[in-house]
Amino acid sequence: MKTFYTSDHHLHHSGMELSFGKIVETFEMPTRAEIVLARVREVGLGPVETPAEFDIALIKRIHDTGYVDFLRSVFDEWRAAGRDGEVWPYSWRHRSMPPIDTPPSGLDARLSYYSFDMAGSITETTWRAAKRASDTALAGAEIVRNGARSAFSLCRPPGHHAGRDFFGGYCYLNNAAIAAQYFRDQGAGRVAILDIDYHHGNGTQEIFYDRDDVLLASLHGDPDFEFPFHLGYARETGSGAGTGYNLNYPLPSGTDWPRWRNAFEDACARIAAYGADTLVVSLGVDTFKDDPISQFRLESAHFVTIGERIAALGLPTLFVMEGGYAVELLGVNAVNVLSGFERGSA
Ligand code: Q9C
Ligand code: ZN
Repeated sequence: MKTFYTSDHHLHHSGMELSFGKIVETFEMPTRAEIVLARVREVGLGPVETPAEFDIALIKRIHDTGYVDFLRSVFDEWRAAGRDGEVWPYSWRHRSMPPIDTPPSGLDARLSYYSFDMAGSITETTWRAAKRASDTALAGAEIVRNGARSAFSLCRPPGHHAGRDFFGGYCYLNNAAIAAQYFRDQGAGRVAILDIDYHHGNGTQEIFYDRDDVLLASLHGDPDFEFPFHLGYARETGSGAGTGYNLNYPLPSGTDWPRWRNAFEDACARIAAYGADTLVVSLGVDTFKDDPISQFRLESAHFVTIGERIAALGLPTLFVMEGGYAVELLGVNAVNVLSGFERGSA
């Protein structure tokens, strides 16, 4: 399996985050991608290639133009306002305030409008890193569309929390959604996105919620207790034409392999029944038992089994890197899924 990777991911580093009342080094750090890349090389998964530059029009198939322009220019605006450091939002529209659908003019109000949390900041080069992560997803999608059985897009920053016009949860551009739309635009009939990151893919859900041509199945910590909260319940099945094409599997804190696998098996069966012709996997490995910000109990060997089961779906498959923060075993766990897939497709 070919891996797409670019060192441009170093252009994004938020430095710190607020974690349970303490300012700590962010869990979404540049070494994450380096550790996964090192493991790809160590096991000889396949060649590693730098993605080409793709047209921004492909990003705008998923993201709002005003939002894209905002991501590109907000750092300069922040500096022009005489502010040091990085761009951080800090307040959001509470349910006691009326919903709005046009961006306010003030800088902080607009920052609030285009985000849902302060998991990550926007630095001078965040836009460039996010753009290159989307290129990484598109380069993988391109070879899968051209006949490769699979590809691994080692994206960083991750993407599944980013919606049509908002960032949050360390995500700025929804790499998996951009790839899924690319597949559709290139002639795929039905695309399935299987999101196995520990957190609910709220951005991906928002983007495809009213569509029947892209099925989303997401396994995650129950939003009643886990980030991003408020979205990801089983009752959210889609709207309009998309009704029945959004599948959420909220799982309790402490979920172990047998319980996780039951939900995973159901998700795989539903994807098969859907008749997808292309699969995008939002590959987070923060379900690991030692992940520092998560509450599931999967072990390293289970990730091999996951990859084998995904291979058994028999679909052209693009793996897109999302979360995973147990830095020591992050490479082993992520690449175990890919090796399992290779073994399962042999
Ligand atoms: N104290 C992804 O896995 N909140 N994003 C962390 C830790 C943000 C996770 C709080 C978690 C975002 C792609
Ligand atoms: Zn996650």
